[in-house]
Amino acid sequence: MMTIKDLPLEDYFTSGHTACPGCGPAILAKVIMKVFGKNTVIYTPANCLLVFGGTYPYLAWKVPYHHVAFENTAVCIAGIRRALKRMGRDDVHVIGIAGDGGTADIGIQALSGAAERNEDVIYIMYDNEAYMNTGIQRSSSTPYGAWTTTTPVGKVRAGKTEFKKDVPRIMIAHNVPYVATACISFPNDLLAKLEKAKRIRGFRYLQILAPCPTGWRFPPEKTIEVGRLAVETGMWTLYEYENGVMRINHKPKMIPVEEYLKLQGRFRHLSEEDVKRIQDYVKRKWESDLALCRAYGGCE
Ligand SMILES: Cc1ncc(C[n+]2csc(CCOP(=O)(O)OP(=O)(O)O)c2C)c(N)n1
Ligand SMILES: [Mg+2]
Repeated sequence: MMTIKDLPLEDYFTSGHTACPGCGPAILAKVIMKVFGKNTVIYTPANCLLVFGGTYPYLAWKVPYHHVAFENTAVCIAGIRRALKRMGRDDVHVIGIAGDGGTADIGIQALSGAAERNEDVIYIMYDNEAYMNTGIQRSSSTPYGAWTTTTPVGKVRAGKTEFKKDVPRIMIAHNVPYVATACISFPNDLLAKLEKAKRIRGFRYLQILAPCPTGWRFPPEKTIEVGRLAVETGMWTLYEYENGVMRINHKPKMIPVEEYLKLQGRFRHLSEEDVKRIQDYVKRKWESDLALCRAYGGCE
């Protein structure tokens, strides 16, 4: 199995881009390109990655790179893939990398269609849990309680009042060949999943938690630690669903969720009651992830 030490030296997403210090999605883009290499076509809709990877006149991508509109990542990659097939180029990986806003909200119609048709593409959602590029607005992937500019902290309400939308489950319900969740703070697990996605054919969906120091309000050197705590508190479960079988890849330590929340300014205003509500959510989420895993035959 490939580990972080085996990664090639060549970069196809190079340094010199304009991401914020400590940007989780920038780390992810680098790792994705180290796994997939030169024979790759990338599509990105409007998001931070589009902006910081290609701030005119510079371009960090060393492979063909496309952008059309916000809504249509999945259908654009499906079209690129089909065109390449016609040209006899079955050796090229076609990857769409979209944010949570561009996936869970704005791109979900095209995503659902391409998944249902089992298009031969890889769709990666980098989950930084808000519309960061336009100034930190809530998405359906923003967690309960989080401050954003559209879920402000005031007297009437404090932060987001809804829980995070579970997109990986929506993708499992499409019965595609591969669905995986990962986090940049667990690099070997992430690499194994990217490697697997590279080998499998048909529709592949990966949702990768990528902390954002700017939007989550934590110091840039804490990106990896925050991601680790998201997993070890049970806020984010690492699992994969492959040809109808689901497996949980990491058993969380179930550290009290407060340890995760208190590192981030976006949760600073939470009351004790809110923290308890999030802790209850974590418990329910873990139990239901386990139940789903049992139903899909991968857990005792
Ligand atoms: C149709 C359309 N609506 C809105 C926008 C403005 N817009 C550009 S980037 C962005 C935020 C994207 O959020 P997300 O997909 O989560 O990626 P992130 O910025 O967090 O990296 C928005 C709303 C747009 N470009 N096109
Ligand atoms: Mg986002």
